[in-house]
Amino acid sequence: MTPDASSAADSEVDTSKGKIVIGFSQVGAESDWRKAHTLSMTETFAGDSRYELIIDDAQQKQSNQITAIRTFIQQEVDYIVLAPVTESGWDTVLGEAKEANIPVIIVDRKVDAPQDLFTCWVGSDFYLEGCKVMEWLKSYCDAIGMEASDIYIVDIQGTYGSSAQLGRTKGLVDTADKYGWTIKASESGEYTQAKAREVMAKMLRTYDPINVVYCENDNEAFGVIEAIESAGGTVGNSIKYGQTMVLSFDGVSDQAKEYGRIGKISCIGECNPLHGPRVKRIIENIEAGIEPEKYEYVDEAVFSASTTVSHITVDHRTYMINEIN
Ligand code: GZL
Repeated sequence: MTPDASSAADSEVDTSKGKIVIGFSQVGAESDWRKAHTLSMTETFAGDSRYELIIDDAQQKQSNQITAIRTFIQQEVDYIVLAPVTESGWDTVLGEAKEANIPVIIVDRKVDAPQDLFTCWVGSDFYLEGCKVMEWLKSYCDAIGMEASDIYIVDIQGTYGSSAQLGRTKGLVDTADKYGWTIKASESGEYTQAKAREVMAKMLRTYDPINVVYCENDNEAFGVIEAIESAGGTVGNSIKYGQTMVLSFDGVSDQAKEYGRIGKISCIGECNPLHGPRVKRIIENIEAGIEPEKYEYVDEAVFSASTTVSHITVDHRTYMINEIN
């Protein structure tokens, strides 16, 4: 952790220096995406002497996030930034922050709470992410002549109840319904490589065939690939000839990009973790008396090394398929 970013529990907040003190409740460190997200926040604020950033790692537990927010309130921070692990269960503690007149900025996943309990939200459209990856699959299957009746999908879901899981799962389900694809099983891999490997190994023993695995983040894809290869299978685009296609989200780590380049992951829906500059702009605007947008969505791309599909369309908007570099 960088020198200016300390943990909530042991930080004596020194407001005498006139710094803007930010209490940041982070989900945890469950994935490469999450680590990049935390780094974006620390690099943005730790390098600026006008700010003091206090980070609390909740280890993916909502109760820890609620405790951290209450600690921030006691410390009388100037802003609370919350990356919520799941959508529900925030009304009470956000009400306490409102009572204390501390603005709350929600980042990444959403909260299912009255809009007057938080200042604004910035993050991704997870449903759109899911639809884009599934439209890529549809275009790819059309190009190679795969019928809907030949597609057998399993969904390795993210943390149940998180916006990313809810949105990406719905994007899969709605698109599969639209095209008549079969989803044979869904189970949470908790956004981790180890859990995804365990879930995929169980699914391989239970379902046959499986020719598409929809992983709701890259770390799950790494675990899925380990499980498939350990069972003697191979991953890739040649689903007509017995390979299992792996789809994924994030596109942050070098490993994910390498797997995308060599075709172990066939298509990656970008999920951009660089929220530090976005949060700083929001705070600077608030400090200048400028009200932020209530909801700010981040534009994101679709990546694949395959040139079979050049572009896809979702809700009448066309997205080019980007090379992975
Ligand atoms: C998405 C974020 C998800 C990532 C996972 O914005 O909430 O949580 O896709 C991370 O890698 O664990």
